[in-house]
Amino acid sequence: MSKLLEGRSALILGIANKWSLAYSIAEAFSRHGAVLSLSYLDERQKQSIEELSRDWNVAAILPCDVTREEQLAALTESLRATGRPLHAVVHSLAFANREDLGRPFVETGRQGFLLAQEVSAYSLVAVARATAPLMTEGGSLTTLTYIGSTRVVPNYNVMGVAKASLEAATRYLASDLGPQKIRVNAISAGPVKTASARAVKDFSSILEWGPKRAPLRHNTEPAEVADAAVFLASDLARGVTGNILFVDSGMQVMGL
Ligand code: IMJ
Repeated sequence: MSKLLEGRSALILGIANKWSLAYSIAEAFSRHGAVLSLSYLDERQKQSIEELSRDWNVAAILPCDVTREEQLAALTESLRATGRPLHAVVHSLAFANREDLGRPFVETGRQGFLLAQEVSAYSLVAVARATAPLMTEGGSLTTLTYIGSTRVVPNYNVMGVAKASLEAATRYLASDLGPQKIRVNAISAGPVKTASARAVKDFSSILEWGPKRAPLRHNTEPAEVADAAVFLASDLARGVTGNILFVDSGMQVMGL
């Protein structure tokens, strides 16, 4: 297959381990010829990223806690120092307190609500501001979302509200950054057994729906999400911005 991202540089935030959707996306970007910069939250993630990325074309592995303005500013400067324009950014980050995913949404406290919004939604705005100045040849910003933003999914709770905010932010950022030829889109992935999904009560029973009910009759695979991310970052998607692209075996269309 042709290399869709040859000569492009990409920043990928959110690789925690080899189950992360960001990991599959980075692997696909690398296969398509992109030069990667990867960000980590803590030392443990830094180590796993170093090990996981050995076979890729990696320009930099950089610290980035998206709740810290000074780290975002340092990220901008480190990327600037690579001396090449940035073409693509993948934002694959979310966090809510575990207790807020387990009990009724009505019991969500102010701090837990704001934490989920800060890490899972505001961070897209912060990352856009930190990276747009480097996308001097135009570019693409892609985030990951979930159907729990618009429909009630048991236990998703405060994350559903954060994803609704993230999707709205995707549209407003698309409007703001379009004149600079920066496209902003979200991929709404079907359930995948990542580390952050494994932590969810009854996740295995959720995975029984795909093969039985989804139009394509299988569960979403990380490689399917990764291929869609390659498309969105590539010139093939040059007319696509402000979109939520469902990569979910078609599950989203079902009423029952
Ligand atoms: C998460 C909670 C409830 C139901 C869920 C999920 N379903 C899926 C997820 C059905 C697919 C995974 N998902 C889409 C997420 O956005 C997960 C976010 C998340 C997960 C955790 C677990 C560990 C923790 N905090 C978290 N914060 C966000 O401490």
